[in-house]
Amino acid sequence: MTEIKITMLGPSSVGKTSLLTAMYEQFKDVASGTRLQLTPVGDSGILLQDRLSELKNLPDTFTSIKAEGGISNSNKVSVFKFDLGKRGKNNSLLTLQFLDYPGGYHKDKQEYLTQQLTECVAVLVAIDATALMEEGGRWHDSVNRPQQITELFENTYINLDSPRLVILAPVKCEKYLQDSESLRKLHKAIRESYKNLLNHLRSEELLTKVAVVVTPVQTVGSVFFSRIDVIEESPQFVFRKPNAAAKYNPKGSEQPLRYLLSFLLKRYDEQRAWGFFKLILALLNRDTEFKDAIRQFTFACVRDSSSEVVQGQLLLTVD
Ligand SMILES: Nc1nc2c(ncn2[C@@H]2O[C@H](COP(=O)(O)OP(=O)(O)O)[C@@H](O)[C@H]2O)c(=O)[nH]1
Ligand SMILES: [Mg+2]
Repeated sequence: MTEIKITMLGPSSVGKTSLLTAMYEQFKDVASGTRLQLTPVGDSGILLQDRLSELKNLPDTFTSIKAEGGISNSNKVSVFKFDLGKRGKNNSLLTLQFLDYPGGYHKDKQEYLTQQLTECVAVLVAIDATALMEEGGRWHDSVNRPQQITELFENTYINLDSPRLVILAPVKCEKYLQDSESLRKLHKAIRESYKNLLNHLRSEELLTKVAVVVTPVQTVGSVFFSRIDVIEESPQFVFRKPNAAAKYNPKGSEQPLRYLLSFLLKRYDEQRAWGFFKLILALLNRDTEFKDAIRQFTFACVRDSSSEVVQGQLLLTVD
């Protein structure tokens, strides 16, 4: 069994677990028309189902709790495993292992995060878009901690022995995806506020090894930013459904997997067995049906016009 590791990254409450939930949910929809199948391993499916029912039953107005992160906050690392394989045939060829950890780790478990960044093929950075965009980004530093995220990459992305994929995923972004002007502003804000990180990844040594994608994900899709209440100097972001009938409707959450699989396919196309990719290359060389099923999925998953490849287009098979 071949396994690859992907880690979520982001402080408490930015939306890591919700992102993972929405990714799995939407993947199933897109993949149902393809020959690819994703099956949760062990209790991963149950855990995500619990989170899913919470997301489906959000009240009309709610606060994404700042203090100790979100609904169903946990204080330990969760590992979500999915088997990827051929639909109805051999559905456990490649295991995708997603690491989700409590945001508090950004304060006191830095060495854990450093280790994950070293071991993972891909990193999904969840960015709270409301903190970035509202009130001139006043709460961005304290909520998203971009400097700390940058330092993690600076400390680990050194002399990489194989390509990596970094996905910046603004979430809670319903409000900014309503028209192209707001979307443009969202991308601009990300480029500005993550300038140090993007500069590091763009350095001569990393430019040819690291693909960077910005892909906004509406992990709920039916709730909009409403206002910020400051309570004891801490911001409470209040969200509201436009009407009581608004349903859970995630959008764009299949895109991270589309980029991830496209990134793996490209390693196959290059036939270069470096680092993590040795086993994947051997697997896809052995099973071209599986490889074709992956390719079919990346095509079935239509590119979301709100996403952008910042660098490393040559490391991917899709744009
Ligand atoms: N409006 C909106 N709320 C979201 C979105 N993603 C997460 N949330 C809310 O933000 C809070 C924190 O999310 P969670 O996934 O627990 O964050 P984590 O601590 O990073 O895992 C929860 O109350 C979610 O319902 C989103 O895309 N839109
Ligand atoms: Mg969480």
